[in-house]
Amino acid sequence: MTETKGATVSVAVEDGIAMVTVDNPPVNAISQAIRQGLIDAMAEINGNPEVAAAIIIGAGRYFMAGADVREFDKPALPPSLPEAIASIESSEKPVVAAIHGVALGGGLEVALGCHYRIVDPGAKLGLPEVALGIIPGSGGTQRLPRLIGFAKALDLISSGRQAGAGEAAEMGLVDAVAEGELAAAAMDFIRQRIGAAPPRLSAIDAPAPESQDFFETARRRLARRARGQESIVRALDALEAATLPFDQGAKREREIFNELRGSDQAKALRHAFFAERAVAKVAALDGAKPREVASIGVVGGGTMGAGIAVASLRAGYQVTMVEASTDALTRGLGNVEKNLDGYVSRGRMSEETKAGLMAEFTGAVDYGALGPADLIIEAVFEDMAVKKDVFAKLDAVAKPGAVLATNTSYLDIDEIAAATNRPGDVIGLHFFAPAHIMRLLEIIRAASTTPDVVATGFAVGRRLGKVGVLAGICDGFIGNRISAKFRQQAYAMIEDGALPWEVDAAMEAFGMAMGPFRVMDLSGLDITWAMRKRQAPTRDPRERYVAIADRICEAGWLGQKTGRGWYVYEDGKPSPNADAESIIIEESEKKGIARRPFTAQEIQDRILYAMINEGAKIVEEGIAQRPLDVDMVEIMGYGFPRWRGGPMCAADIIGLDQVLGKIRDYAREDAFYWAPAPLLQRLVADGKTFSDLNGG
Ligand code: T1G
Repeated sequence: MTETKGATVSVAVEDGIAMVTVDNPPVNAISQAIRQGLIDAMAEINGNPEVAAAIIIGAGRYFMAGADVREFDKPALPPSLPEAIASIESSEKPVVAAIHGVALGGGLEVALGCHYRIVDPGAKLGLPEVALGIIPGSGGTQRLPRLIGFAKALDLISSGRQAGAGEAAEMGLVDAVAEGELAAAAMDFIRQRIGAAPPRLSAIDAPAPESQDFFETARRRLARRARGQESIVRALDALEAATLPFDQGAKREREIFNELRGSDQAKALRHAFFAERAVAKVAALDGAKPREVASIGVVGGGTMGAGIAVASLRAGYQVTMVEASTDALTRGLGNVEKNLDGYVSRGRMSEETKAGLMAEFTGAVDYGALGPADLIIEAVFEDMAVKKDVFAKLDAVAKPGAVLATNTSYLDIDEIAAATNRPGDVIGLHFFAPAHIMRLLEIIRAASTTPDVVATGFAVGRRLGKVGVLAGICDGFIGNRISAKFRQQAYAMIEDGALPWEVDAAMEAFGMAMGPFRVMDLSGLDITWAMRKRQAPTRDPRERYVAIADRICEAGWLGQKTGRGWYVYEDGKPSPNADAESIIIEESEKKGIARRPFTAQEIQDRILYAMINEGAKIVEEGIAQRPLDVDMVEIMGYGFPRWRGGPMCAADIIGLDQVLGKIRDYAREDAFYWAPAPLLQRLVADGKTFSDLNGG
């Protein structure tokens, strides 16, 4: 067996079959060295008369995770991936891709350049490039429709989703699913094809699109879904070019890829990609080991408690739910069952799986049932006295070493911890409704929380499929504190002349999943009303106070749950609440404000800059570790468009000097609200950006 070791691509020849192994830990990202290594390997194979066929396989956990995303911030380095793929496809000797783990992006494009594909049963394949603000730029939009047709190709490319081995085989994306060891199966597979003309996707035409108006219909649908993200729509342009001869189509694809590669959206989405991983790197933990958690107790069976219980059951934990009474417990257990039935009815869970999860779930009204739990999460009514009473009871029954977590969204966790004799074991785990779906988890470290308890929060969060972000203690932690600031700005604008539906329309055009007034109607106006009343005694007299929202609540209009709030709801459909508009006009008149129109751009700027300014203060106070933590909270928990990278990334892209200039302009109208964050002023003075504070 002769073996030559490339930089990260090695070739080992055995019985006339060359095994090309791509090895670039941890995910076999396709760096410049791998692209060159593939070309060199193919040259060696085609120049070696002993070799009759080749297999391309990945070392470690994955086939290939796609292009090395870290290269995108720098000028492209030759050779290009299309060149490397062409060197595979043009080989006269048949080449099979042996795929395990994942073949994503350029990894799948390499596999499409191979003549055949065989996958491990657990493998997943996809073209997730749109999630990075780009498109498959190495033949993916051209070869894929030639293999599986336009409709299936469009689904994979525009969604960026991963297809499992079975689905891939069914749609013809792969030629075989390996039985037994992958390399051996690939050997048998390719040996049977020695001598046959190697099939080349670039040599055939794509089948006709599934319908005459396929692209036109797809364009309309994708534009709506993209909510401003260019890459999704541009991917369709590239796909449409697959109706041309391959070389023309590939040229068009590369042009679009290169246009997007340097775009602000691609920069922002790359930032989000790396930030989503960086948030788990918490300096304060320095190696603290998480405690073992196998069983979780949940106190409270309301919306949040039931959501937390379902997320925990689905993550494989045993769950015990405790409620204050048998009736409340019955309701809580019903809420859990309803959530699980939702998965079953959507075909995302079998009845057997549901039954298995329910077998791991028990309910009780006696706190003693929580004794064995490794972690107990309190999700009761947002009232300090109630929470302190719960924690005193937990302190009495929980086993030594159990982690005691509160799901509070703004109350002082130091005060809650003081209700126990084990403040070091107390932490905040702030879930977002619906808790079994929203990915954000604010992990709030109280003054006495020990590092291993924080590490436990991150470990459990990861297992629950959440993106855990460390937060310090202040009113609203990171997300709700920023929301309170931009709600204040939204209230000020409707008192000055805008209308709620104009603000919502502007922010949805900005890319937010839902405008602030629609969000308030959804969660209930009484929640923020209670917050304003709680804060009233300590409110700074210099703060402009807009009473409009209070008047809406006093009228009993609490949002969707009462059929009316900022909007009126008929069959769940919102329409502007004309009575709310009358109150708004009245309040402006009361203050002698001459109402004026607001453009969508001004609405977007004022709300974005309010978020940036507050985010800078949150970082400066150490409530968030880095600007990227603020970005992740906003993207994962508050519908901030991922293709803008979060408010702090958006600020860097706008330019901090311009952001500070605008905030100073606004401060001339309201010096107290718009006081520029000292950190922002320092960064501008030093010519630095928020990303300079994000670490390596
Ligand atoms: N490039 C560079 N680094 C990457 C990477 C990539 N493609 N994928 C992962 N990493 C890093 C990641 O930042 C982390 O680093 C470590 O690897 C482990 O990742 C040419 C142009 C493969 C499913 O979008 O989906 O191909 O934090 O924690 O949970 O047309 O990583 O340890 O320093 O996520 O086991 C398209 C992205 C690229 C795939 C593994 N490909 N990656 O998940 O590990 S564009 C993607 C993933 C492209 C072509 C176009 C996942 C994974 P650190 P991890 P994991």
